[in-house]
Amino acid sequence: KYSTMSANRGKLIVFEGCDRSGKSTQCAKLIERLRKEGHKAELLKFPDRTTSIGLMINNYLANNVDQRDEVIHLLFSANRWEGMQKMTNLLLGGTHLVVDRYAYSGIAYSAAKGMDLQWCRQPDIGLTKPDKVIYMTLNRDKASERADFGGERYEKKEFQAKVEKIFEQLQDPTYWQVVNGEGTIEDVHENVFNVVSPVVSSDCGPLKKLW
Ligand code: T5A
Ligand code: NA
Repeated sequence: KYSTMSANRGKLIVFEGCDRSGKSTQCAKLIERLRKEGHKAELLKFPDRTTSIGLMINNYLANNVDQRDEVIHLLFSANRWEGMQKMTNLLLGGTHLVVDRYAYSGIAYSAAKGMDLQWCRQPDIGLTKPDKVIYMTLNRDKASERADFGGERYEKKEFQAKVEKIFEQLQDPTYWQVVNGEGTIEDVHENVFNVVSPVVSSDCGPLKKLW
């Protein structure tokens, strides 16, 4: 139905970063801005807690149930795979996607537990590669002061420090951009938009696959 070579395809913009760095806030602002400027844009979020796999993930994050590290890792990945057809259809149909967390979170949080990084990469092989990753940073003391920090499984300062280290290892300057999450919501948004604007208006070629 759609050409995979479409020059007019939508762009895949992914937000990554530690807990409370402001990703969801900035995703919402970006969607609003893109639409105001006349683009078709949709917001997606991983984990997508609305599916049955997502519900299992939610119960794990809320500390209602335990899972082996391997099992929860594979569930997070499966939760992305179940969204892949919808994502591909939207992108090839010309809709930009703003995605709140992706495979990099999958690797960073699992590897921060001590799991083997190469093992962790495997289940996400072949997912659609983002055109741009916005990596949001925030001083850990400031992050832990933000609303609701500490409610879920991974929200401990020590653990977040480990996650940050892995994110730094995963950073690829060919398509990642670091954005400091410390300003006002508006200031951070302007920085985000300055990164995203040239991406949405350029021809990024056919969709590519992750590693
Ligand atoms: N995970 C995820 C895995 O282990 N493996 C995976 O494969 C994936 C995909 C849940 C957990 O799952 C892990 C990672 C996570 O630990 P989630 O559902 O994305 O992931 O987590 P949430 O709790 O929804 O979101 P975060 O904690 O990551 O927060 P955000 O989205 O970074 O921050 P946001 O925008 O919600 O803001 C947090 C607070 O700060 C305020 C906001 O109003 C909010 O109260 N705020 C600001 N305050 C001052 N100045 C600013 N500039 C501000 N921007 C936001
Ligand atoms: Na969030």
